[in-house]
Amino acid sequence: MDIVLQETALLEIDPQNDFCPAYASGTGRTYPGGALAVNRGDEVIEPLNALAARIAQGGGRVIATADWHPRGHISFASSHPGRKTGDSLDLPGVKGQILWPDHCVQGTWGAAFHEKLDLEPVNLILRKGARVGLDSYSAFFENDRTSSTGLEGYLRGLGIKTLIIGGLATDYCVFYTVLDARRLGFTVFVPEDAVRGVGQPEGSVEQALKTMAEAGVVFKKPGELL
Ligand code: VGL
Ligand code: ZN
Repeated sequence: MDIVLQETALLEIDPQNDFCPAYASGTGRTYPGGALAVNRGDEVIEPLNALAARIAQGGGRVIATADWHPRGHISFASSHPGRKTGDSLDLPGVKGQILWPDHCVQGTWGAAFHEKLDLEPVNLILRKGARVGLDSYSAFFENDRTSSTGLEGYLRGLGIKTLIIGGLATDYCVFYTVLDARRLGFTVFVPEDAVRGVGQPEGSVEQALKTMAEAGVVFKKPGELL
């Protein structure tokens, strides 16, 4: 397969502590596991690092995104008395916003990137979901589906045509980012070893994989890409 690395960007979606299980931190602290830990979520870090190094060497770009919510964020169940995690709510401009446990609160350890994520090859860190009244699963558009994060302009300004998208979680932030990328006309590869899903509600990962495939995403087995 011919991927022109100078026209390629890797999107590392939300490889943050709150989406990862417990691990022993190198700074002598044991991280108890994230508020929204994805089963084996930390397994995406190594494949992402390998891809990032390769893409950076070849003249491509690497973008890491971070879910970055203020306290009291509208996506937190705790912000809606009487509601619980997993409930879904129609908000002005956003139908079916799912309510989550408090997670990725700005400046907290949970919002920090996983310690093993190699930030050296990363060109841009894009923070999203930072407005208290609006969530953002996609790295391109917030959940009102119209507010841009600026990522499209950044990529177009660099002549990027192909995106390799991995990270967390397959059925939420990766899913919405991938679908927006396809709609915007980018060629999209998803390395299977570099994504993990939440799986709530049940079947959401399978549904997400199917919908992404139908949208023209090319899934790659370990070692098949680059
Ligand atoms: C995510 C749920 C809530 C994700 C972010 O990164 O997939 N999921 N916020
Ligand atoms: Zn979030």
